[in-house]
Amino acid sequence: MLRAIVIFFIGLIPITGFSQRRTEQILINQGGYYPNAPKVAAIKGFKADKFYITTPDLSDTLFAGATSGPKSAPYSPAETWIADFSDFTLSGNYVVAVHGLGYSWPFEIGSLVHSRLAETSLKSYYFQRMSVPLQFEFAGPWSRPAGHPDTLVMVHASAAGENRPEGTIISAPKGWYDAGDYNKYVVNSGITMGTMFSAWEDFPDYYSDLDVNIPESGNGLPDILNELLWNLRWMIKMQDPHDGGVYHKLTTAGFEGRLMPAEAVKQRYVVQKSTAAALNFTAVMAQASRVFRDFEQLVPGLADSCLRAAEFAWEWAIENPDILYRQNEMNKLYDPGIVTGAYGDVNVSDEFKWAASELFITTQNETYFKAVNLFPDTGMPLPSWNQVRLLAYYSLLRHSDNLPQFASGYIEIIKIRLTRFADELIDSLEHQPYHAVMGKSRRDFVWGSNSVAANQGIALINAYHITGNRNYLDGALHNMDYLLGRNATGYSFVTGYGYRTPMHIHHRPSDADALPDPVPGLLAGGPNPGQQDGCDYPSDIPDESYVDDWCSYASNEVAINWNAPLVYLSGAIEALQFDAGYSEYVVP
Ligand code: G3I
Ligand code: 9MR
Repeated sequence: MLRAIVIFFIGLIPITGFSQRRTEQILINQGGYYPNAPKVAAIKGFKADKFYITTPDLSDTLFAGATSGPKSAPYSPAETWIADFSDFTLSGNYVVAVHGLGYSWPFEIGSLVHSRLAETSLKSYYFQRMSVPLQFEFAGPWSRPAGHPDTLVMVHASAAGENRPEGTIISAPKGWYDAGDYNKYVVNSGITMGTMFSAWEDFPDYYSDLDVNIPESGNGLPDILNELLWNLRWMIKMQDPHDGGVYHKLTTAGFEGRLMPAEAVKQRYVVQKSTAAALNFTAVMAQASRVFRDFEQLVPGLADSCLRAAEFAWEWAIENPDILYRQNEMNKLYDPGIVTGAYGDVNVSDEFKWAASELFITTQNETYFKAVNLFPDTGMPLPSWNQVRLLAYYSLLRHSDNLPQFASGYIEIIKIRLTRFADELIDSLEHQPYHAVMGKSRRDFVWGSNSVAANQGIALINAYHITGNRNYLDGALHNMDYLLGRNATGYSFVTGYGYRTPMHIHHRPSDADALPDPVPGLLAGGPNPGQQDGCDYPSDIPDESYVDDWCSYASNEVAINWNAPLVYLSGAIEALQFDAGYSEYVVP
């Protein structure tokens, strides 16, 4: 009926007039749209007054609308016209068509459209597991033999101490590969674990039911926690049991070649302890302790050991508050030189805040809280591997009902600042060329810029939580649209998800295996005008500085700290779609 009416109203549109070709210039969310959510496409470099929503074969036109534009970003000459079809709410499969230009990739309108993204982004961590074979049952064509047992890891000269002299062999198996390389870095594991534990803490009902077909599925623990446990078991081993200090990373001296995990067998080292590692470790262990406390029967003793480990590392950090990881300086003193990822954070004041907050929430012991200045300024710096202040704020907000009374003043400040920050994020969204929060500033385009888009989404979801204002959630959803195709490159940046997706990501297993398709569910780093890899890019424009080539580790690598906010964002939006009215809840 509705369909008949719509067709009637738009009348005699000459449907045969559509150019019979698909165009890359009509940019959509390749993963689809919820029925009652905002729905927008961007038409790039073509002045279109009108657009149409048609069936994929162009035979039926169901909606017609006027575009708005041109729109552009200050850092790019590109112009777009925005096609808003939010009023079209009929579930089904469609394309956006424009006379004289062509039509878009097909897309779906429906409830649960992002459920597969929530699953595949989480499942990607299984593919990053080390020290274990990936079995066909769980990994399908990407099954492979075990790599990196990490049971014979050497203490590097930089990490030597009385109890563990240089060359001591320790065992620190399991964990995830950090990225396209084969090393494990405590700092980057910190924000990754914190973000994913927060997804669990914020949306326990959703994640309780999310089964992603991993070996532990069905064991009683939700799969997100099963997966986190895999990396947690490694992290615990990165603490020196003699003094509580935490090694900065577990690594080969240089990057491995383009080999499969099992073939990459160079000597592995744990290197220098650092304050940043100790504090990331503290925060993760403190959060893990309270999360696994609820599953004591399934993981007996784990919550207690995590808490002990957290407190021990915290004490070490208090006594060693400024041991930075400076790889170049270190290499002047010790052999072999270490040239893998540094994650060399030079300011650990935010890590202190995060670690103290997680310990405070878990133990309710206010000494932790009072050891740090939670509000050194009014800033709300977006999370990244070297900036975790907001992780502290998010956790405090989440647990505000269970904190001692004196904390309520702090919570109020966080609420005010987070709301203000969210207002800034969504401000003038409608003027943006891709109708996204991401890209309002050229500063968004850093190495791993796609994680900026996802982390902006998390900030907005937190603001939605405290205010119930759907504009914030809409902003988060628009950034999801950005990541899945409505951006200046036209890529859906998640491997195996969408139509135009990265095929040559900088990910050693995807490169070295014999399969054409990369491991699925991985988020490419994204546009990065720094172009530090020196590869051949199609453009120097910030939001177009992306190339789907193995060469490009500065725009086309994957990393656990970039995928984690995608896990959060996709899971959160799926979990909230009914509450927000994006989809109608149907009693099963
Ligand atoms: O801190 C400066 C800032 O002051 C300046 O304004 C800005 C301008 O671009 O640069 C900032 O430094 C950047 C730094 O990240 C901190 O964000 C560097 O330019 C940039 O080159 C650096 O990139 C890091 C890259 O390693 C190289 O060190 C990425 O953030 C980081 O995600 C990436 O991580 C690698 C690991 O080392 C190894 N494993 C793979 C992983 C992903 O590529
Ligand atoms: O593969 C490495 C990637 O994980 C890192 O992010 C990147 C920057 O540190 O370095 C990559 O390794 C490259 C090395 O730095 C230079 N030689 C080529 C390597 C990749 O082919």
